[in-house]
Amino acid sequence: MTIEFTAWPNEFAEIYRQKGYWTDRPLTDLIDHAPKESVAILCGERQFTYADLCQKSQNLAGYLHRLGLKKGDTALVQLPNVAEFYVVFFALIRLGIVPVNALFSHNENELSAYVKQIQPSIVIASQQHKLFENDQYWLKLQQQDPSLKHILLAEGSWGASLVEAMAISSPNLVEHPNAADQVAFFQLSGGSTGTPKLIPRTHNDYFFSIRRSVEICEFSSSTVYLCALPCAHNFPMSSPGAFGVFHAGGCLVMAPNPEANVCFDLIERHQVKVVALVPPALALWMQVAVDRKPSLASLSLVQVGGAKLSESIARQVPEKLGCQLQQILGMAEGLVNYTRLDDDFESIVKTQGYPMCSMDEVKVIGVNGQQVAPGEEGELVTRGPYTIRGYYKAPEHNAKVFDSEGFYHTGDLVSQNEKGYLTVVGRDKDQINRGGEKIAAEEIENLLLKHEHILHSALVAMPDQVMGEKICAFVVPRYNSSKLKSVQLRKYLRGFGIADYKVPDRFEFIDALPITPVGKPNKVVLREVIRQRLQLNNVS
Ligand code: OOB
Repeated sequence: MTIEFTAWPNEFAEIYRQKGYWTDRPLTDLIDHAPKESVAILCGERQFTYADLCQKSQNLAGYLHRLGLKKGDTALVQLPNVAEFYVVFFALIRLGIVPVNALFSHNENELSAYVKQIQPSIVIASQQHKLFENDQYWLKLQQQDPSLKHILLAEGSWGASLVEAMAISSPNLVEHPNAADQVAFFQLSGGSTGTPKLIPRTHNDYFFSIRRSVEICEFSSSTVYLCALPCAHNFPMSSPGAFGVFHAGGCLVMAPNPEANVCFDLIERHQVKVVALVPPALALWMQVAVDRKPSLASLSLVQVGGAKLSESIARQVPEKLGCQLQQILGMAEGLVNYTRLDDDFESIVKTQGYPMCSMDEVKVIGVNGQQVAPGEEGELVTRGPYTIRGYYKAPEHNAKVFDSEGFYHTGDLVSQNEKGYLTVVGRDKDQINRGGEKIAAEEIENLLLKHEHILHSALVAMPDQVMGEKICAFVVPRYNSSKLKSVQLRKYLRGFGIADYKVPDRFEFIDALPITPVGKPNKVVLREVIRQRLQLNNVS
């Protein structure tokens, strides 16, 4: 059994193979051909060689096989930044089991939505997460989906032990990953609709994006890379990220989070050379570096992406951190743009780079759907050898964001200069980008509308010094507005078990929402309203 997805048309697939982009090899090749005795992962006080990584993922695959899991099954995985994340990934891939890797910040609401979509056979999680402290949520999940039979916990006092499952040798395991042109795993979409969308990534397309990223970023066996962002996110996973490190035979250092002092210690201790950050983390690092710059002596490259980096911060990177900056405009749907290591400084600080592959087709289109002139603003649309042609089981949404020629309409407003470099100037999708964490406005609006005292709601981004954007929820009360308070609404939303980063930072109570000519909430006006209110507050 294979997972259904929108495949690339044959004529494209043929070219991608001819060009050598698609090599028809499974993602397990990333680790299976590395020099066995080199150190692959440093995680706390633990060290994993490539031999360990291969062995443990084979052991775990054997265990899963004995449980009766098979090709075409799916898995829900939620692990913090630990080496086991990769062991689990490759174990599942060896058997053709297709995982969704939830972010560790995800909560009941998100996990349940994934379970509903993929109907997994197994959950692999960590007791460090409060949902898995005891078996209550697990029992609830099993009620939601009776086919869900197995759970493995990275550490824990209940459930089966992941560590033990990784330790039992499985000498006779027969590996049978999915065909390379089939779905290997699901990435998570930032989303702009009520339900989170899953992104089917094939071995072929993902492997290519990793290989090409490794070339561009010049990763090698001497690369030491710090994984400071959430390991399940596409950026630290594949741009070139952990998988790029594995492909190059380098060393991955796990950081529990991007906190500057924690990471500076790790950089110093392990002589880290490369790190990927989102802009708010970079800004905090630059503050701490004032006192701790010598800790960063080994660092040669800081990659920044996920949200817009201000030019003024970008300019200060070489001096404040003593290393080079690389900007990345990427997306879990595929397309990744990089500034190049030998680019001139102005391109590095002013743009988010250009596509990594010459067969990435990129267009900037105006409201009339026509391409705009260089330097003018428009929506970024793209198709190519590693950009998906459709979300998983989402025909209606796909009809909106993929056009008849298979171009993905990113909802990002950009300008492209004469040399092809892209600069992000805004967004035309109903999403808030809170320092790289994406929030689909509709998802939270729908929950607010379930409140008996709320008539209308609209979420918009409000400017924030540190995060770039934060969430402002405009609320029109149904009865007496004095009854509604921000504190209660936050509590109410948390009651749905949403991830913390989705809880609005601010609520604004108003009598009516401004409306567009077609009758939708006018978010342009709302963004301006909150911008002005914030300015007034600053003045007073
Ligand atoms: C990365 O992936 P996602 O899927 O979390 O988010 C993609 C969206 C883009 O469509 C864009 O709206 C925004 O995040 N974004 C940026 C940006 N990089 C991503 N906006 C402005 N400037 C940037 N440099 O965020 C992602 C995936 C792989 C590599 C890097 C980032």
